[in-house]
Amino acid sequence: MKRMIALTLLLLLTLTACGRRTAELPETPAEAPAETPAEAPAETPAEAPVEEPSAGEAPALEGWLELTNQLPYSFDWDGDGEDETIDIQPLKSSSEADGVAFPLQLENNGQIWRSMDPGVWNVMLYLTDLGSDGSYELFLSGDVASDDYVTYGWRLTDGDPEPIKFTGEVRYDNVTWVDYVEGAFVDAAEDGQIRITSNLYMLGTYGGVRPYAFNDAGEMAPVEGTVWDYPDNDQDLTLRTALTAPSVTARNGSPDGGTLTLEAGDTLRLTGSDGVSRAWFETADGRFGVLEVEKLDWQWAIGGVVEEEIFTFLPYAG
Ligand SMILES: [Ca+2]
Ligand SMILES: [Ca+2]
Repeated sequence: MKRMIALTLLLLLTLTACGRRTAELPETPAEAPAETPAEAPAETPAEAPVEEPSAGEAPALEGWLELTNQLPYSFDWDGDGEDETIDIQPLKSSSEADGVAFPLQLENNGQIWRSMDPGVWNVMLYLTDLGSDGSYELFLSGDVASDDYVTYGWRLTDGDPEPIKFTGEVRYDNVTWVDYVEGAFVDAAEDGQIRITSNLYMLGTYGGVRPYAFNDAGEMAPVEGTVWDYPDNDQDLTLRTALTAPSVTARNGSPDGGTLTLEAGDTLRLTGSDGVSRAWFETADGRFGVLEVEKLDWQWAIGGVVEEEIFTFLPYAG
């Protein structure tokens, strides 16, 4: 019941926050906000240096280029000697009664690629060339509610931009594919991976980071063998009861055949999760383990026991 009240309050806060952000929407795309999401890791990786292309040239990308404050941005993405132009237009509802506006549409040379529905705020736009194969990728991250970011992607090849499909073990459901991932773009690496940051709600609220890359089917999926890593988690969880769990080889590692036995009053700190059924942890004395967790309607359980009966306090946001 408490959780339901909290959720209702969160919804109200979200609506209030959305109304405020709508009012603050910029008039021109040049002033589009470029806020870093609160969940982004503290260390911001250095952006790769990129030379400005002249007309009819493509930028040489060794990492990624943030376009958010450079719109409209023109470059030759298909190599035919003519520039294409990317722009974002903020939209507004026609009246207060319309409530939350759809805040933007993404355009190419005045042609609409996509109107964001429902709206996204704090939009950020990134250009990359994953795999350095001369085919560009464009990613758009925005906040759909209150610190709930999503990222859409397009492949820029010959002809029309093609939406990127996201697939695999993402969050609580295994999905065939969707045209976005729940999280914000962090950076892109030369090995063809992008890093996504997202809030995970499992035994508390945690900011996770996970690499994604194209799979053999050309869809973006979490890189095999990786989990959502919690680089900044400093919340200790205190046990109400004794708990046993498989030990693992290292931080967020694989089970090593051993068992960790923890007593009531012991503390542990979560180090990552798969977002679905496992949460990794480190004990106060530096041992590593993994918890098998099960999602109930509003809670998580470990071995059939709900989370509140196992830990004295769970740091859920909101
Ligand atoms: Ca062109
Ligand atoms: Ca590419």
